[in-house]
Amino acid sequence: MDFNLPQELEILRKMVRDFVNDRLQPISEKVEEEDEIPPEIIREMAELGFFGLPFPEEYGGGGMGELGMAVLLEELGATSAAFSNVLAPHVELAGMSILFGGTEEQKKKYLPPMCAGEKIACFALTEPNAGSDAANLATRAERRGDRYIINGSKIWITNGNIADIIIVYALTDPALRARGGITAFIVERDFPGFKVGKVDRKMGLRGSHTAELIFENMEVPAENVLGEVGMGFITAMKALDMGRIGLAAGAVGATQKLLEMSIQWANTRVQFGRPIAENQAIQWMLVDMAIGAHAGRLMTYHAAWKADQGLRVSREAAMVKTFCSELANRAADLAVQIHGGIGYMKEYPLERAYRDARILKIYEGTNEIQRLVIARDLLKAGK
Ligand code: COS
Repeated sequence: MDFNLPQELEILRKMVRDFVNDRLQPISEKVEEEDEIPPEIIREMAELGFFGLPFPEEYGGGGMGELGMAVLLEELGATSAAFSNVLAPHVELAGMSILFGGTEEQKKKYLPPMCAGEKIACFALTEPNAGSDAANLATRAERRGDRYIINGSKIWITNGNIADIIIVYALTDPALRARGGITAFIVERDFPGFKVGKVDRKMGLRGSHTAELIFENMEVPAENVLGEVGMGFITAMKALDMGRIGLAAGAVGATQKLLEMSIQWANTRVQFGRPIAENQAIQWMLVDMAIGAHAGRLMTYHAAWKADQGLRVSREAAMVKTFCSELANRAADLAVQIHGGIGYMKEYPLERAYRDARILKIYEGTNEIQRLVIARDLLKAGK
């Protein structure tokens, strides 16, 4: 057993950390205020290879696998969540859907421009009545000759308003649903019948947008069925396994940052004539954050490593998603507590971190759904 990351991932970590400190941190307040990431920053992220990092080199990717993606997202966790929220659904959900479910031709056609960041992608699964119950889709796809006609709508789709490529999950056989009745389609923005609906107003994650997508008799060539008809649900679940690992990595990075900010504050804030770090009550809060970050990091790297071996990681992905999202929420709460009044003020980034952490327990499958996935696996395996 070797706990050291491969050298190329240590180099990656250093490069991302420098980029976060030099380019992202200085504009994170501006992104929050203007609710927009400057386009040149997206371009720089693309030039650094972020949009294709885990994918095989033959498709234009960086070949660094899920472990590489975990390192990238962990480092991005130290700054505004907006940046990773543009990146992660593109890579982990849309890109992985194509990698896991697509034909060789589709991978060769769609992954290179996505890896280069020339085309931004989104993952369109959620609907008003298909949230946790992801198979309960109402969006229908019906075959007519050499094309499919898709009718329905999706909600809360991250990058939906800017995506060039949309992975749409639709019902092709209502009788079969999760077991053969759901098909994924690669939809391009200019396909007739596609339009973006309302862009949402959210509690946090300013700078990253979610939107409603509407399909009115949208025409999709049959060759744009992602892989095989009826395999959509399995593809979505496999991609979500990666999304959950990536989310966990970001949560670990956020926790680490909150810990470091809290240590610095506790060492310098003087009350009753001495730094508050000398109080055991404060020390124990720091310790709880540090234990959590260490455990979360190891679990997440393990899950990513296992995914890179091509093994099924549904249980581990659900575990790290649950553990690390709850960790980041607790860390945000503790960090605000340690900082006291200043932690509650808008001019300090903690209140943003507090709001941004909340979604981690909800999206990519609520923590209740993660526990259901783990429980089913436990009961099936008997251990
Ligand atoms: N990899 C491969 N196959 C998978 C899989 C995975 N990760 N997850 C499920 N499957 C397979 C199952 O094995 C099952 O096939 P078999 O019966 O042949 O074994 C099939 O898919 C259906 O799975 P299941 O019975 O678990 O379907 P359910 O309808 O009960 O749904 C949950 C399962 C609840 C786990 C799923 O709906 C879910 O993840 N919901 C949350 C959705 C979500 O994360 N939304 C976020 C939106 S994107 S931000």
